[in-house]
Amino acid sequence: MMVRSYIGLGSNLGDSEQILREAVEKLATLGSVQVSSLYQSPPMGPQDQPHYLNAVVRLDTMLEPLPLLDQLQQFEQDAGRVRLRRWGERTLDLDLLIYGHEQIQNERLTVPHIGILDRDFVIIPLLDLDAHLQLNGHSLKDLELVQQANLTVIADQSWATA
Ligand code: A4P
Ligand code: MG
Repeated sequence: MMVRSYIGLGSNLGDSEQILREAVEKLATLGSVQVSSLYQSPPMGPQDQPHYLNAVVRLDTMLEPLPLLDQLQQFEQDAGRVRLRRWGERTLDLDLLIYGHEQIQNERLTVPHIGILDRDFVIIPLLDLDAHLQLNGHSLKDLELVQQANLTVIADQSWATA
């Protein structure tokens, strides 16, 4: 069955824009994709790390959640990701934010992703893709965080396909 999922993309090491472009290409092998605008955001967590580039991809896919996570982790490895510290710098982070209407809680996967409602660099790009998106009964566009977002648009929604 085709399921609508949303994947969060982040990078703050290496040529982040190129790394995110390649990530979108890889995600496109898993189904059909739509891409948010591309944003720059100050680091959440340790402040002694570079700013991030962030975006969200909407992926309509036939993959089940765990096989999808396997693919995301493979793509992170392909990008040369090394795990340094919690909330620390990385070449590529791919988080499964939303998978249809499923609530998933197991050793490998918590969906919806735990941080969504606290992260402007997730909420704002989600709204690019679906202005009326709801999560646990919250309309994302009504969150206070939306008014206080501290993000800079780097490029519009054509950044990954141009
Ligand atoms: N896992 C559980 N649920 C999920 C899910 N929904 N999607 C498990 C993906 N993975 C999920 O992930 C650790 C484990 O989480 C995985 O093995 C998977 O089974 P990880 O990617 O190795 O760890 P992480 O991403 O380093 O986790 P951490 O440290 O909690 O980082 P976050 O929460 O991903 O945050 N600032 C800005 N401005 N922009 C950012 O993108 N990103 C982070 C990382 C910090 N600061 C940031 C940004
Ligand atoms: Mg992650």
